[in-house]
Amino acid sequence: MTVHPSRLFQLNHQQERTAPVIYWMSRDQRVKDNWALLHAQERAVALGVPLAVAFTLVPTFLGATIRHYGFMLGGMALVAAELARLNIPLIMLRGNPVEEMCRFVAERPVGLLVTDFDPLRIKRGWREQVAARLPVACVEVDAHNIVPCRVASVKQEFGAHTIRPKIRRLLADFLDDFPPMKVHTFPWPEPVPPFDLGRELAGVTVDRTVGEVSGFLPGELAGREKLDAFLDERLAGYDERRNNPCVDGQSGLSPWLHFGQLSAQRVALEVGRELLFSPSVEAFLDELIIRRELSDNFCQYNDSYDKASGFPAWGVKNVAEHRHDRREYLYDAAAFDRGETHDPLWNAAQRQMVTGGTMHGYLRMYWAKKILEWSRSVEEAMAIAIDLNDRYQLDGRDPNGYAGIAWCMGGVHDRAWGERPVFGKVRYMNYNGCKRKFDVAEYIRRYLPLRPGM
Ligand code: FAD
Ligand code: FO1
Repeated sequence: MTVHPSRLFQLNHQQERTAPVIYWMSRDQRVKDNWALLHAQERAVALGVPLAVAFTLVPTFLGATIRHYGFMLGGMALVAAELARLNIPLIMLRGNPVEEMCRFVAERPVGLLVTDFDPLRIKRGWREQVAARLPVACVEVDAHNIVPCRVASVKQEFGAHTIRPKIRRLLADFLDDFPPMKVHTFPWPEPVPPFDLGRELAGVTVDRTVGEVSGFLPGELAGREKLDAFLDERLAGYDERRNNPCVDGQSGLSPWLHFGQLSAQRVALEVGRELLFSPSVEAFLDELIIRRELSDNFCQYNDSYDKASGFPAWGVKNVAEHRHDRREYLYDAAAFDRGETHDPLWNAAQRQMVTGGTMHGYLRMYWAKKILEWSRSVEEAMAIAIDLNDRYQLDGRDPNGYAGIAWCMGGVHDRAWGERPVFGKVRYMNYNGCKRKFDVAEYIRRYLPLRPGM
């Protein structure tokens, strides 16, 4: 058994049968380093049956735009080509994923359906409905976390400091290298139309007003090249440079990690191979493993991960106590979207995101906290931040985003700080704090086009 049995979670009580195996790929959109695909192939070989990968293409997934579908489907084209080399077809299903998957399985003999783990509410719903309706064994495999989310903890953790020892204790059991996929010797019995990127992009109903961004080559290979460049050139200085939005100090891996085109486990394995432990390696792995897997824990065990009601008790109380504090500035969703506040730093960060599809991690905190400060209510602030984040960030619609926004606005995974207007005990950030950290004027110059006549 190459796949650690604790990565598996039975979604129903149906028994495996000797018939073709399907891997319903969704979160982990890659062929290499994919425990769900490895498990599907292992079972198909043991049963002596064909194997196929199915992908349900959903229009406007959580508000995603052509910016996201361009990157995702560009990556899926490469997944299709890599699978073809292994004699495994990629079958594209379009429309309502539950209906399409149930129809697909009902039309042909299927001995086992493998899915990948995802704590988002919408995805849990897909898996639960399909597993309940199908008379076929359905198994979920956590291919996204190094320590499977369900194993790291069975409850919502207070913060990094509580989940860190639990993950660290288990890392040795799970941070093992991946075996390669094999060419599949049982051919799929039906003809499958080849993947056609142009047709998929033209056919998907999606908002096309948020343009695709340059500088992000989709797919496993590009993700691996991005990783190698980071390891060679920037990991060594990560600890000092990662909080400076004026230098390229972060890894920039989040789009490939979000779409599962790159495995976080692969990143951790390669970091471990490259450098002896240093403050930079320690800091990077803490973000990559502890912070990222804490976000999955938050979304898995807190169904209000995208609402103010999901804040810790003190955060909820905080909202009530400061609901009527006077806001010095007030903006609505449209003004935030246009980046038209009184604060040039905030506007510059908004523009970096709108035009470039990403925002430096340090400024994401400042950006969200100011939306809290300048919105009518916390509930409205949460909705605006999530909407803008998921509309423009290439890595949006991710547990990291919901946890990040809830950290900024409601103290999720954080502690209480000194009381102040509007924020209450939630950690405060301001312009002067940023000026002490980095060259704010330089950042503004970079992202705010000079107004004519300025
Ligand atoms: P690096 O610093 O190079 O870190 C490497 C990886 O570690 C990241 O790709 C990510 O997977 C993980 N990581 C780093 N910082 C965090 C963190 N604070 N929480 C969880 N995981 C982390 N991340 C997203 O993937 N999608 C989002 O939509 C998103 N929205 C955010 C919104 C707010 C308000 C905040 C405060 C944070 C958000 N983050 C989000 C988390 C973090 O800012 C990004 O993951 C990070 O900036 C991505 O850049 P990088 O890959 O260069 O990060
Ligand atoms: N997953 C799917 O199974 N089908 C889709 O059509 C799909 C679209 C999509 C668009 C943008 C985006 O950010 C994610 C998308 N995902 C899709 C889901 C994604 O793979 C992840 O499962 C979650 O977003 C992260 O948990």
